Amino acid sequence: MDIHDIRQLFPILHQEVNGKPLVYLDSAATSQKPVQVIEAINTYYREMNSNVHRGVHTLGTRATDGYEGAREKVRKFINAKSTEEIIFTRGTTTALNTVAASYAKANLHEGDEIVISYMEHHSNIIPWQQVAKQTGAVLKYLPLQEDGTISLEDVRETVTSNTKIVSIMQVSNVLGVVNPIKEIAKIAHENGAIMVVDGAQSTPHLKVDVQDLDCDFFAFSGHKMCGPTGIGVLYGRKQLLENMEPIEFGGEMIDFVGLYESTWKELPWKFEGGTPIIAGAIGLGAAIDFLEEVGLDQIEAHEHRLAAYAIEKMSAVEGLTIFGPKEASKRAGLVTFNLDDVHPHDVATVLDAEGIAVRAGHHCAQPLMKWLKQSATARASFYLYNTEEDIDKLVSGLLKTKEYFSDVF
Ligand code: 7TS
Repeated sequence: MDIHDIRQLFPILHQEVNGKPLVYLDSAATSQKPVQVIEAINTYYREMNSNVHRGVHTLGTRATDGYEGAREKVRKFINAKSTEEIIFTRGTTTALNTVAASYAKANLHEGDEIVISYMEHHSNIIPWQQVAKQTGAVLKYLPLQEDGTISLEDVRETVTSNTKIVSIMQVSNVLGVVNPIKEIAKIAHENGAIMVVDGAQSTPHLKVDVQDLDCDFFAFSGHKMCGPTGIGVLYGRKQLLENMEPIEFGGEMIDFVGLYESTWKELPWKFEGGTPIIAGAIGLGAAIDFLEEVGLDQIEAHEHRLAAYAIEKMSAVEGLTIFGPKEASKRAGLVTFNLDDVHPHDVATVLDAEGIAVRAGHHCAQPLMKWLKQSATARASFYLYNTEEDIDKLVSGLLKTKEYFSDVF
């Protein structure tokens, strides 16, 4: 599929914002949705809507088939061994909190260590802070190299035989770096720790294989990969999930309920209390079909090209600082930057007037902002529907921003 055909499938892109054609450069926050996903959700509500796993009636069977069919699509997409290992959640945040609240609280004790890094998103920091407070475990931070990458030498030094959990993002939502998860997982396992991966920014953009990574848990969100909001996935190794307690109790997740004792369903349903996110899962399944049709290799190569082009063009803007490694080969498709003394919110506001959507702020990574010595940054993030022309518009928008603020100051 060429870029023109891909763009045609995203209705939202074909509109004007503030009198200018929309240039959407905020896919790391949430991606846009192709017609296939919008239609799948529409068809679900028009033709299939019913609760799952209960009715014998035809609509109930259709909804159950759609929901469980989506689980199989997810399993194949990330190459998990079994659908028992695929738990639908609200998103990455809920998935990581499930590991923390269920696995970590039951298995960690005083003096045990949890290792994360300075570049983590708040969703992969705060749950571990809570676990540390409640169990007496110690939270340790992997340092970063000057360019924002993680060195395996530092991993070997930080992870010890006291480490029980290593939890790292595969791709940074700020620096764009791709972390060596497979190698980090190996070090974690050599020390008897489990490996948790925040895949929120990797799963949409590169081929994920949980067996090849050899991770124990892997979390991601549907809405960043062309799927709807409100659906995400927790992958967990079966033998770990089997020994974990659910964190939500109620309908759907039980086998037998007595007056004082109850038993749970088998995997994965024991972790899916209440009516599940049926339309969301079906929408995510349609997103996976779409991404596979385009091809993850093609998407990754396209974004690499865009990142290289953006770094080249943006580096030529005087006074613009790019954070993270300069080599496009070390990063995924996003560029975080600041422009002279102009506050990133002002940058984003001027760009918005040009129809260009970028994100400004701390990007839910306040420890990383501290490490970068910035209170906030601006970020342009790309996906399969972006073009070099979008980046040209961004650069001319940035030049306009400079001009505007040089008049003001
Ligand atoms: N982990 C990473 C690496 C993320 O980038 C995000 C969201 C999350 C976890 C949380 O995902 P959620 O779907 O549960 O909210 N990141 C961003 C961002 O960079 N800008 O807006 C949201």
